[in-house]
Amino acid sequence: MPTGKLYIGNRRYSSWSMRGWLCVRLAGLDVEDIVLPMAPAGTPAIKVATPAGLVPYLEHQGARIWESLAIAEYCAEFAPALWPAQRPARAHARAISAEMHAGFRALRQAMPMNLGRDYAGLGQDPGSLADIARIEAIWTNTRAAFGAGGPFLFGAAMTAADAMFAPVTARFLTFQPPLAQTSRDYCAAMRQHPLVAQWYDLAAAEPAAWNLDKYENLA
Ligand SMILES: N[C@@H](CCC(=O)N[C@@H](CS)C(=O)NCC(=O)O)C(=O)O
Repeated sequence: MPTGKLYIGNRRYSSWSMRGWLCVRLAGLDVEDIVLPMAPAGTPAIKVATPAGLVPYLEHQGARIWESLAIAEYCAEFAPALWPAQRPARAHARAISAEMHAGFRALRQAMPMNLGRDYAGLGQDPGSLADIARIEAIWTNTRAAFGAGGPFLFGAAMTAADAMFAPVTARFLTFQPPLAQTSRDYCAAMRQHPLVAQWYDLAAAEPAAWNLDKYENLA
């Protein structure tokens, strides 16, 4: 019997939902997924069902949590290993997660998440390329300082910080911007993680009627 509900958008497009869903699943919370297909310009069903009019939104054992980063923190109360064990690493994980949560708008605009298309070469502009350079620096510096053993940012296990960057790796797999080999390896490792593979599979099973022109016809 599920102990709560996680409201999410289409898995094909909803990058913030992917972050929340990964944290909930990594923490092992037994919640029912409520998928609300996104509309072209704001989704009435999401507005009605959630406090801030945005997904992801988690209801669990009397708690109501919106904002993907707050969901990550809530999940870490059940599964502390969602953040690295050592304080400096944990602080770094929170800093890069907050930077992801607050920024990289140019990348998100130029390369919207679409798990079902090959947009190789599209979306490269000065803003998105600058965001990509910063993201690659974050990944390189994090793995050098804290990621011994890899393949994730803080070692062998996926953390909340990886969950925050998971949709970025999905964008990179779809849009194939120029990347260092280490970044490509990180994207490949992420794609192979069983939860990410499950998310992609569920996305592929969504009805074609949920597809939106604005994300399917970028060229
Ligand atoms: N800062 C929020 C962003 C959430 C967000 O923008 N979600 C999008 C979907 S990816 C949404 O709900 N859009 C409203 C809509 O489609 O009506 C978070 O971290 O959870």
